[in-house]
Amino acid sequence: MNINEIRAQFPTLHREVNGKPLVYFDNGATSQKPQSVIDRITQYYTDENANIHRGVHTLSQEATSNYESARKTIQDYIGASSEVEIIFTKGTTDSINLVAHSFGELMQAGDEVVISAMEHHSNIVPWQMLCEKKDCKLKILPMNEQGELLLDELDQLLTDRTKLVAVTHISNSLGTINDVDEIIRKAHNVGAKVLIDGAQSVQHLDVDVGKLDCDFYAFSGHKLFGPTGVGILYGKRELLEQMPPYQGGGDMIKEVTLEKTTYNTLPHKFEAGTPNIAGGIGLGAAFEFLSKLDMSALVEHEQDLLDYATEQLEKIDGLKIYGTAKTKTSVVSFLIEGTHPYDVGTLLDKLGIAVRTGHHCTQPVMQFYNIPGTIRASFAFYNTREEIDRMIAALDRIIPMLKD
Ligand code: C6P
Repeated sequence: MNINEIRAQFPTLHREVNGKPLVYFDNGATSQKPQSVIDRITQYYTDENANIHRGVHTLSQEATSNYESARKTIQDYIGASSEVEIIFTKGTTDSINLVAHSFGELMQAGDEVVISAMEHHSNIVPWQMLCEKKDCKLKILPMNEQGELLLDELDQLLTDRTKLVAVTHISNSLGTINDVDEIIRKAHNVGAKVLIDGAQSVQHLDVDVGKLDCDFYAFSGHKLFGPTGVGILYGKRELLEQMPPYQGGGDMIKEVTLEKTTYNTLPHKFEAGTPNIAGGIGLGAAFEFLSKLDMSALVEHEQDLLDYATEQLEKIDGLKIYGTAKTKTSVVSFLIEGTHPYDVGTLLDKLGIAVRTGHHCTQPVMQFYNIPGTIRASFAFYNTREEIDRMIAALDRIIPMLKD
């Protein structure tokens, strides 16, 4: 595996920022796109643009077939048993809201939802809204100082009223890889369904929803080298069949009269209105790109980046890393004594290095540590040790300036 060959396929990685070669360490927020994905979207708009599922004309049929073949590519990649289990959405947030709305319709007052203390706001707020609306109870699985979930406590939280457990596979602010196998097993033992927030996972792990046996799996295209504005909700077929539609409009109907509507079959029942066609096709291209790579070698490379960055950062006086779980992916969140994360992020940017600063849409995690936010470097497989060296050298330069 040659990282330089992989890097060569990502044009943005070769630009300069503030007169310095870009070091892109904000992959948790969004990843860069390979040329093949950019070209595929351009090709759609140049040669193939038409609406889908609606036309008898050639362009429409071609666009429909390309969109549906992207769905099939994604189904194969994540190990779903049928393409009807792959719902195109706007992204992780939209996927979770779909479940909160539609699965939520099957819940009764007094039912319970369990989430964890390390969730992204997108996997907190929809459940708070649902619980308020339906008079259900939201329970929180706590974490320890290292940023690991206290799985033993799950046994006390789960009851015969638990209808859903919604947890993140990987924490975006701490990097923790959660033991979702164990969570799914425990939840299924009490008859609860499980939603996994996979926004940070499909790009870092070999995710197989069939083997995991989760009931729902949500992720965004833009974090895994695909376009923005498109994502996936995987759901088990029998569950999706039971759930009412999310939004009403075109494509999700079988027949409409002025009095009544009957709904389309899966997956279209959950895809109201003209979808992000270019996005879906582009996401298919991102999965084609990923399937040509040796994922296990790349996971090893990312682990090496994480270990190397952790080791180098720990040498810096007054630097504290938040998120030190035993199983972690390539995210390092840290603070440096006597400096504000925003100032560090701004000065790193002046030196061409892109990191994210702030609460990373996980305010409860920041409240747990009693901090306003962190500096977060999140790596993808196209990053290198040399780039980490540049960040460390930049920090060595910046810290004395900020402490003066
Ligand atoms: N986290 C980050 O910088 P959307 O915005 O729908 O594509 O993804 C939301 C989301 C949900 N869950 C997790 C675990 C996430 O990390 C994210 C997005 C970005 O960490 C932007 S806040």
